Amino acid sequence: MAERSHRSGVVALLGRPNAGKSTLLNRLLGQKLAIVTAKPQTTRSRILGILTLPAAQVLLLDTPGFHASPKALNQALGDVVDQVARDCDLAVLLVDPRIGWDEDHEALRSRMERRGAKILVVATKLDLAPPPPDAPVDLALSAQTGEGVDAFLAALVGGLPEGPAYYDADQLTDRPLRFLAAELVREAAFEALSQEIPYETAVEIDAFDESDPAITRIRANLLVEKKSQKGMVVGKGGQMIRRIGIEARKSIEEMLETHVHLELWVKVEPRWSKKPNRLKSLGYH
Ligand SMILES: Nc1nc2c(ncn2[C@@H]2O[C@H](COP(=O)(O)OP(=O)(O)OP(=O)(O)O)[C@@H](O)[C@H]2O)c(=O)[nH]1
Ligand SMILES: [Mg+2]
Repeated sequence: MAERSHRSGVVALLGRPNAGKSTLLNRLLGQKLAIVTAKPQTTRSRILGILTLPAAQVLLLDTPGFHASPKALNQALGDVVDQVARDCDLAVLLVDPRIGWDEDHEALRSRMERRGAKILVVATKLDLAPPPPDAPVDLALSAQTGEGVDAFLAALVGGLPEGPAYYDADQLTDRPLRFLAAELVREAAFEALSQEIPYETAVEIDAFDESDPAITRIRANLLVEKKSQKGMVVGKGGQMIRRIGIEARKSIEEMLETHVHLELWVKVEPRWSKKPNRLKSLGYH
């Protein structure tokens, strides 16, 4: 009897900051796993989303957007992209039609092809603009409306090698809930804060107590690099930090499907973003 073939493998979502990688990951999984903001450079580390289908398991790797910059944090982000390019079965290069195709896209595509890696070029945000005419686009979609997403998923599955399911069907990610909760706090801070401050904040979960089934108690530190930033994050009479806390609590409650008590502190930690060990302990490996 012929066995029905099962496919599996790692699909890396690559692209410039803000191209829509995390939004697409969430759309494919039907659940919010990766945080999304209107600001570029939202995603800081790779997150695996596990999509289990009847005849395939697609391991979707969300990555930080690629760009050139000398800072240590950006160096770490660049390393992630390189590593992903090496390890995936299929790379998807997402292009924002309003930004278009540039030499970095071209360089990434040719680097992948030189390595013999499969690459799919996908134009995003189809609801906003048609695919850029000069880009070698294989597919176009909107992660927002869902248009083109089914065809995209079929192309992904078709591009994967035969292989077994590596994870249980009910496992959605390789990241612990603590990390996802920290990300949701960071998302709320990104949305609420302006200019450069979001990029100099990080979130550390200090306590995560699920012992009471009725309510999960979380204590988190919002790290900033400078004393002056602390004042802005706390806000007048604590208004800003309260707002961040309320938004973060709501989204953590949605994720955990339980009540959450969130205690949020602002802590000055100079140069956290320049220290490789610190980046690692914050989950940005
Ligand atoms: N209209 C529209 N907006 C989209 C679509 N996909 C993403 N966006 C928006 O684009 C912005 C960036 O989306 P993200 O998913 O965070 O982009 P990203 O590529 O993960 O960005 P980084 O993590 O910063 O690299 C957000 O404001 C999204 O809501 C889409 O299909 N249509
Ligand atoms: Mg992202």
